[in-house]
Amino acid sequence: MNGYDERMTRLSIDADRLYASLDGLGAIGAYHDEPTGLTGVRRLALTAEDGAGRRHVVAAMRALGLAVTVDRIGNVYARREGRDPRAKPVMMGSHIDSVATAGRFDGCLGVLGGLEVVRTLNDAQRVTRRPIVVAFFTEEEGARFSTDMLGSAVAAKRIALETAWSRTDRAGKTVKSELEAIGFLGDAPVELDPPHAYVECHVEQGPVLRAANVDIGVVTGVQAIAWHELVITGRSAHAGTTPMDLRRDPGIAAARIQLYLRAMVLSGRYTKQLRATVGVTQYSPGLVNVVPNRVQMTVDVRHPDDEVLKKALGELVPFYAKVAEEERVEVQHKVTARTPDIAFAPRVQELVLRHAEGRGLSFKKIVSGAGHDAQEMAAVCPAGMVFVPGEYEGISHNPREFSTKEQCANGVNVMLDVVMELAEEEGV
Ligand code: HGY
Ligand code: MN
Ligand code: MN
Repeated sequence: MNGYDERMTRLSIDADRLYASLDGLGAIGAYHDEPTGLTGVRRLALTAEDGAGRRHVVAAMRALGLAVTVDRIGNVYARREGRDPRAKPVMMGSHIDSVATAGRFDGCLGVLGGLEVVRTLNDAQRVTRRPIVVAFFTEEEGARFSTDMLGSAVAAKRIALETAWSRTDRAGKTVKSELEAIGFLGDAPVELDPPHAYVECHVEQGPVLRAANVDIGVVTGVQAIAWHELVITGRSAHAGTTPMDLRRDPGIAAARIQLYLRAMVLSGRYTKQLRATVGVTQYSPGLVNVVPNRVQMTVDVRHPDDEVLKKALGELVPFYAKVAEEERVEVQHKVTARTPDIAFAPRVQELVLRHAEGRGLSFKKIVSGAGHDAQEMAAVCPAGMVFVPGEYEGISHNPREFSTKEQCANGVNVMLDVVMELAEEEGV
């Protein structure tokens, strides 16, 4: 019998305080987004804005009496001691770096929600048996250094520290130099001592929960992800004098690849769940009257079943070669991110479900379409996620991303309950 007692879950977080903390962090890196007319968030990993956001959160951690450590890839861990300091901690976490057109919930809800759980425990003067850690990981988005979950993948030993440090952004700046520039090249070892369990609260970032009108997503796992970076090289030429049959136009090759991706999705050969995105195409020299000589493009392909994704990639990569030959260009491609589908720990899923039920919240099991730090943590300890619905079809990676105070509070309250139960479990 562990020290857990249903009465302990009578605690509830302060929804106003949580929401105010989301607004506070959301003001750092705020920008006016022309296309939507809204205020968005832009805190690309390891930029000055990310550094300011990090310092803001670290200050909040210290104000709560947490012991803060920064590791060598810039992951930040804030520890609240438990009754048994030798017991493995229960960790909550996520990320505070963002894409360039973000809202204020993606990642931040999991980190600030973790701090709100700590505040609630502090206010109630509750000391759990196990220590509690709130973490944020470096470059979860992969939007600047082009591989996602970078910090948590290093913590979970999927990516070597040196490999992570040497990743560069488009300006050729390395992760290591940028960590140093913002003062977060920590000295704590990156090898994470596996926590007892890991729980992450996150906005769904999609339409499913809101459309089903449910309060909580019990996340069963994360779909498989593959990112490619293509460099297509042809020959620049005069747009007016060069006959079409003499051209070696990488722009045509890029367009054919984009259309082929859509044809693969629409074919149904890979079920209706295959998702393919070309997020970046950069033409050089990028002039109205010059046939381009180089196109850089990215491909993001995902599927809930890695075996199906593998088959899709097995068709796509040979198409790169086919287009290269037919368009007389060179297509180089490199894999910049590749993670299989993962399942979260049944025990953590069950806790999320039971505590949603216990609070009278409606819930639905769901596979995450987005990648998360939790999928890296799942490799080292029992991990799980609590999803909250989003308004406007759950749009995300867009300043219109929005979840109500109540939606956020519901998710963080369930995380509070789950963490408190895990933190009373016996054993090391
Ligand atoms: O791309 C993703 O799925 C996540 O937002 N990093
Ligand atoms: Mn996220
Ligand atoms: Mn994201």
